[in-house]
Amino acid sequence: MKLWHSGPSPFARKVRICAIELGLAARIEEIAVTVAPSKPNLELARRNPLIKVPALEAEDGSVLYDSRVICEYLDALAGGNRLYPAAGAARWDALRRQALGDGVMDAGILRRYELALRPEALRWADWLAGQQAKVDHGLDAAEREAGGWGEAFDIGHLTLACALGWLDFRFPDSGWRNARPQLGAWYARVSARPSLAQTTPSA
Ligand SMILES: N[C@@H](CCC(=O)N[C@@H](CS)C(=O)NCC(=O)O)C(=O)O
Repeated sequence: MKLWHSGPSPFARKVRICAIELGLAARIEEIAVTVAPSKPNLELARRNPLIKVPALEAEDGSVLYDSRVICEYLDALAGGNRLYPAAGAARWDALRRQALGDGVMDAGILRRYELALRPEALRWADWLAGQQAKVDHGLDAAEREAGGWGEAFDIGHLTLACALGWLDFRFPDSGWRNARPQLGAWYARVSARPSLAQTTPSA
């Protein structure tokens, strides 16, 4: 299999963590690419028409995107229901938690693009604040449940860990741990997992 990814991407990191957790990493060749919405990577567009990472060439040669589809594909390839609870409330909870982590990353990345790519004179403070509100409320929701997670590690926990790792990487002074002690303690614990330690975001 081939994985198109980029070092800073928290969505690509989801896939890399899944691959390690599921014992599939050795079967995946990683291809690093550069992505930015202001400079469409037309080579990547041949794999993912949305021109985003991650994209995965699966075992049958088809190309899958986005991270949600790829992570679930890898889980199935590894026998199924390893990172995705099989059914019932546990499954919906894990998928909702994945949506929470993905949403925090989406909002954070939109802020990052606004701050790093958009010319300063064109930046829109209200829009930046609106995205920040999604990050803040998302993390507050995670804080309310983090105390009950224990050692569980499903696709939802994995995704939230990617969101927090990415915030530390791109916004090291964000102070997200302030007033979120449960989430901070959980993240410190979960960061010791080899799959997370081996995939820290890089420029
Ligand atoms: N929903 C997608 C989001 C992927 C995404 O936003 N990737 C970013 C990098 S972190 C990207 O490729 N951005 C390039 C662009 O927006 O043009 C997923 O889960 O894979």
